[in-house]
Amino acid sequence: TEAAKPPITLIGVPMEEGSGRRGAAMGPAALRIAGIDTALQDLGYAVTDNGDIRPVPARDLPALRNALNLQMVGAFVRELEAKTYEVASKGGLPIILGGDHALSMGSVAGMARHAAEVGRPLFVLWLDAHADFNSPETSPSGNMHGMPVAHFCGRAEFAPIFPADRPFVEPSHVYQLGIRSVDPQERELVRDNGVNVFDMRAIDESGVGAIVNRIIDNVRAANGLLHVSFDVDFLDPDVAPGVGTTVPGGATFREAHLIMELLCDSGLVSSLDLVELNPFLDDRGKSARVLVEMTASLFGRRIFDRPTRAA
Ligand code: 4U7
Ligand code: MN
Ligand code: MN
Ligand code: MN
Repeated sequence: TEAAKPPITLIGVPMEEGSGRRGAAMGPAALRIAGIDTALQDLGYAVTDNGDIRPVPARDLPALRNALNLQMVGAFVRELEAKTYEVASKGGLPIILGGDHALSMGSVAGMARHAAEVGRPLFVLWLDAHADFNSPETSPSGNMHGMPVAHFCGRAEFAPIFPADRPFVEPSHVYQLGIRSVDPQERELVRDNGVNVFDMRAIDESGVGAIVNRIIDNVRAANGLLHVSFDVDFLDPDVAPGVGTTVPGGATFREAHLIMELLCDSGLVSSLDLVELNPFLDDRGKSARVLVEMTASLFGRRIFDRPTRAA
């Protein structure tokens, strides 16, 4: 039996101020040019493109040396939180076209607000070379795209981007996959907070299929919503060179593709970030096209049907 297809809303977030370089602001345009809307429409989804968020800097936030461009990042994050929450609470499925990874402070917070309202726990699948668990105190760079997980788990002290009553995500509900570059203090924080980390060694030893099926079982057992955050640098640089923070030894096309297919079969995915695409560094649109293929697989493109896996 095929699950009902929720209407999808694309939200463009042309933000690059959370990363240390220019180019990620071109990400939403590249994903649109690579055909993300028609790929989803061809699968039978009703797709609305919300266009790009274009906020003005939030002047109530301070300018800090160890959380660079907080006024601009905070403005994007606030608007994205509101938009993500609005789409999800109306029964839609938001796909966020980034933009650097600091935007997940907004998309995940918006989904956490929605999940709390419907009384379901929010889980996050974090596909990334990096743990993104720095805080302004621990960050070696001051770049906010290295801080979103700590922020939405309520573990990073920032000038208040959100009102104090917003729900946080339980760190034990965060599953990180593909991790292979973690800063020394960040490593302690991830461990002490109980984030579930599957590094590249875990993938090599067990295979992504076994790991992802276990994650899916946990989310299903808790009747959770699952937000997927896909950082381009999760993939090996040979597969997807269009990113500012390449780390060798990343996921193959086939590993990432299998993850998307298993997640699709689970029917649990509530929302998706596509982040850190830097078209200025890409090889003739290659990385943008890979992201669109991954998205199509996540939402039902398949080679042949499979018998459904026993729950
Ligand atoms: B990305 C870094 F120091 N850890 O905090 C930092 F290595 O969204 C990199 O995952 C963060 O691409 C990478 O600046 C952020 C650095
Ligand atoms: Mn990241
Ligand atoms: Mn990364
Ligand atoms: Mn990056």
